[in-house]
Amino acid sequence: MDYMNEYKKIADEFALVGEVADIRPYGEGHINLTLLVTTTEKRYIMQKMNTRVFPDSDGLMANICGVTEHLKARGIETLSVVPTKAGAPYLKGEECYRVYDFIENTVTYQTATDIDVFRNSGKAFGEFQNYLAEFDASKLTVAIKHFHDTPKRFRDFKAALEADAFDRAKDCKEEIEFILSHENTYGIAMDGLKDGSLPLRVTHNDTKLNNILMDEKTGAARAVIDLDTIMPGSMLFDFGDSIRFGASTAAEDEKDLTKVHFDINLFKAYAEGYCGAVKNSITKREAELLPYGSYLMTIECGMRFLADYLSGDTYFATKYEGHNLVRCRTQIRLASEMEAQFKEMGKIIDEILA
Ligand code: ADP
Ligand code: GN1
Ligand code: MG
Repeated sequence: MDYMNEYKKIADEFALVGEVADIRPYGEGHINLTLLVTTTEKRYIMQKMNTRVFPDSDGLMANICGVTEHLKARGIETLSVVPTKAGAPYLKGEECYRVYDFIENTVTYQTATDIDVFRNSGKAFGEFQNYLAEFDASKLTVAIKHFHDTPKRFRDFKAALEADAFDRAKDCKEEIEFILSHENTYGIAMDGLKDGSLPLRVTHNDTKLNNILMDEKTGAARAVIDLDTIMPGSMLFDFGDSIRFGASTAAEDEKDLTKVHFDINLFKAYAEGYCGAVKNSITKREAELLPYGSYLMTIECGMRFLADYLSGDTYFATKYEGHNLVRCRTQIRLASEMEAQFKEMGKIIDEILA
């Protein structure tokens, strides 16, 4: 596709410095179309917003503007929304677009190749949790209801299986069986939020390693990004989702499952960073459930990938047929290895918080 031709007119609607010189796809996000826009003066990220996933664009952008202003007021580096020439926070139309300043001299990782970088990301997500604790939750629109409600995700999965609209269930019997057979493990986090034994916090909810920008030279965390899913939730979601993605020895879409393992040393490094940052606010019950939260976010993501595969790949961006099934398989492999190591994980958390 000729991205320049396709998107230059859109980019010109924004208050950019310089003339648009190049537009190309960028990054590995599964939800928005992310474009790198280079002008004669500087670089920007422009995104075609996924309005099917996030239908309330006004509410979504109000959340992002509110949270980024809150962070900036505290001197914390974050996304900077570039307004349209008309002064709006995003371009509204049949398709919606937004622009951020490109945060230079940073990188995102698709796997935790460096244990110190992963520890740094844990510290940064923990600190991010602390900053969000000061944010007034009543100012937030819930962008996606039931986002980490695993029992609801399981019901959606079963509906997709029942429909089997693309006749694909026959290709993934083992995976379906794994998800169905673990039903009794899906409720603990939601039950805890409901009965008050787990505190409801403002959380990021999508804390994978490629949603944080790391300094390309020092490996320190620079900015937490992808703020679309900031909503009330549990600390288990943020801790768990990072472990799901980053404490694996392989990429989320590695086809060769013999390469995919849950790495307890990566778990320990992340936990050191994260728990070190939240040690003054984490409750005893949250700490106890961090290992379970890691497993839960992993199997939940697995059932979401599988449900999307069964439904014809309409939610997550895919690069080939079967991509979502490949992703589901890595999540199942990781979840089953985590299940077998709850005790060791618990011991690590206890030692860090002792
Ligand atoms: P998605 O919701 O589709 O995951 P993201 O907002 O996470 O989209 O953006 C996708 C990728 O683009 C990120 O993983 C990151 O590599 C890159 N990115 C996004 N925003 C910026 C930014 N402001 N500066 C530099 N890189 C960015
Ligand atoms: C999506 O937007 P992105 O690519 O950072 C998804 C997450 C999943 C993740 C799996 C809004 O994250 O929930 O865990 O893919 N985001 C949304 O990689 O559904
Ligand atoms: Mg992302």
